[in-house]
Amino acid sequence: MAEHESLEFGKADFVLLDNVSMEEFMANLKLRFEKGRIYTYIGEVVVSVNPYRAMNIYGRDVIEQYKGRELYERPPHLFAIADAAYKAMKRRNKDTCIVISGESGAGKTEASKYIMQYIAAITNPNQRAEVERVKNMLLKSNCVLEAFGNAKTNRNDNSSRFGKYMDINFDFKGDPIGGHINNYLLEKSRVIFQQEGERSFHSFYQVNMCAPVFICIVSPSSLQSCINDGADFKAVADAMKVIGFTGDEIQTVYKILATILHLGNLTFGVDGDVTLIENTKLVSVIRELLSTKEENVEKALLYRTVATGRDVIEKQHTTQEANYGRDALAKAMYERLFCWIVSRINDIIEVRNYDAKIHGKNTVIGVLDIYGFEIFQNNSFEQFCINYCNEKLQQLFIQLVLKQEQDEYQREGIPWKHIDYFNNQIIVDLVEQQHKGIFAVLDEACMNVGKVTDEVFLQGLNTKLAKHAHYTSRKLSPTDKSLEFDRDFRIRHYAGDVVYSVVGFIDKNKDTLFQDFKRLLYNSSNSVLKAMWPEGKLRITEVTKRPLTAATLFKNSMISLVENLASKEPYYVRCIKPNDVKSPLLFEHERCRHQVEYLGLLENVRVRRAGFANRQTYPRFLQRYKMISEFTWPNHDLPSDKDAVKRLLQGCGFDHDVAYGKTKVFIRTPRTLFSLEEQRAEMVQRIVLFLQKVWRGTI
Ligand code: AOV
Ligand code: MG
Repeated sequence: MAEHESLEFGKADFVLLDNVSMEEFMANLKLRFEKGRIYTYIGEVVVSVNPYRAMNIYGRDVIEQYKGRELYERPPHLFAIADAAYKAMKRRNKDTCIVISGESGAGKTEASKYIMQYIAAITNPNQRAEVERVKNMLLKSNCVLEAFGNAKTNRNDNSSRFGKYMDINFDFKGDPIGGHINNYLLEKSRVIFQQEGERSFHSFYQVNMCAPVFICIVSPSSLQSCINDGADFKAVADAMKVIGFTGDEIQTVYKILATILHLGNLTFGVDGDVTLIENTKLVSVIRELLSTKEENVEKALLYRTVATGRDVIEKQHTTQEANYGRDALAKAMYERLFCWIVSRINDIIEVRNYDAKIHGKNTVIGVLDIYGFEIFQNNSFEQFCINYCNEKLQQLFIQLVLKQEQDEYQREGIPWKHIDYFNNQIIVDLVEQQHKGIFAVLDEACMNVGKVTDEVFLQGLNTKLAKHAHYTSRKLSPTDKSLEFDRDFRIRHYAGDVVYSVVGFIDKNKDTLFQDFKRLLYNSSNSVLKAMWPEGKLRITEVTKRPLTAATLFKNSMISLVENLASKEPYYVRCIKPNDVKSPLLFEHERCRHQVEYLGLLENVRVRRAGFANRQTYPRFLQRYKMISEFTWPNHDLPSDKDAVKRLLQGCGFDHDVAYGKTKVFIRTPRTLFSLEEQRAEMVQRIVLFLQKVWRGTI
């Protein structure tokens, strides 16, 4: 008996459970986790439990076992889903995508890397140099992006603080010839503030430890960590070189990181009514790092230029404004740096003008690895965006896996008992709806001509959403203990309740960076830095457009992401975090049950089990399989294609495993499909042999 069918390790597919109940689901999940079987299927969905230990299941030998095999032939594995997405793309010339979801620390980023490694390993059998180059870049880009976009949080030591969607382009041979990365809203506030126990982005510690020429100062306590910043620094520097960053570019990256660290140490004071910089020595250091003039650095930190009618005046900052400006500069420089790194990588991995374009056939596999749902001690605008992003993906899963499937059975008239599930569209609407969604209320508060404060925003929410089942606040529920402060509001997310503090929403949404800083950076004699700040070219009187808010930009990017995913054939990896202490041994039952519940996995099993693995329109089915039945080969004389398909399937003895819809035939188990495929292959071979004989005149 094949390993994956042995009961010792539980059921390899939840669809095979004797009873679909939470108890049985959990018992199977736990048994498999304890036996080191971290992957289990629900049909074509992979459920993964973070093992929190090195597993010996990703080597070359294992890759070989999955290459080109069908899903059910081998034990459940990420490689099988990667292979399925790859085969579907290659065979049917379709764009596919692999969507990896799960809460913070559940194993999404690790899964995305294994998937990419697998795809790299099984392609390019002919070792074409250009393809090898592309594969190497795609893999190396991970290392760089993680250094700049990941950080230690209280949930995950290597938490993604940005969303990442990567397209891998393939040519007609099925070899990778390029790619493109889309990044989503980096949590840049981390540059200036981290909760207790957390760190800023890895990159700062790496440069601080390993590039002392940039004389950086970071408090030593924050350097004590289980993360090996020294080794990582070298790996990242090598990766940048391999990808093709120039020496000047890499130097500039370090200089920007050092500048940001120094900005963190810069303090302001007052002398009478004059705001001044207390540690002026730092200004010289920053000036040198940025290759600008010293006076300009000081001026940009202490004044802002404002246009009043036709006049342009310089207005001195209060210390509060100066602090705000300094922080905004640090955050903006880092965000810009990150986006610039992504765009440089994109320049380099972009599909080149050869093969692919000539042959015109170019398909993609998209891999999505976002920041998972998270709840911290303090939750702010960033958590709100991250959790909204997770709501959107859950909605996509519902649409594609639970809803469309059932809608189709109904449309086709297949007998079907509707399976209920919680539809989180209501929460998605609560956030993104026009005029009355939370983002709309926030934007409105930011446009206010009068007072623009976080409290005004909260009042707006309370007025517009007072009756919403998924929204409440301290004002609306004064006796609720979880709402400790007046500034708190609470959202009932699909994955749990989160209390957000309204403090900082307005500033983070407006995301203002004084023009003076943009001009300062644009006027640098460092051409790499200058190129990052093209808008600094504008004079103050030329800047008129009000920029889109952070919330609007994020919402738009999420909507287009979901549209993009929905246009591809999706494959799902659903990651589960077994405990909150990163232990390889602990399967916290309640924690896991909660995730199984909110991910909708039980409903997934139910739909899948009652459902059908494959469906095809009658003409298409006939076109492919008509040669395996005397009733349909070479043509049938039955009244309709539907009748012909029925006759064919009855003849093969598969009638019990299918259902006949109005326009499509539905096949319940993959095995039936495979055996149809086998029979087809056999017949095709016989026909070919026959034809060869005819041609040779031996018949
Ligand atoms: P995430 O991507 O889902 O969280 P990661 O993929 O970073 O989570 O996983 C968190 C940690 O769990 C990793 O650093 C590993 O130590 C461990 N881990 C995960 N998957 C495996 C595996 N297959 N084998 C061994 N260890 C694993 V977040 O980005 O925070 O949402 O935002
Ligand atoms: Mg991650």
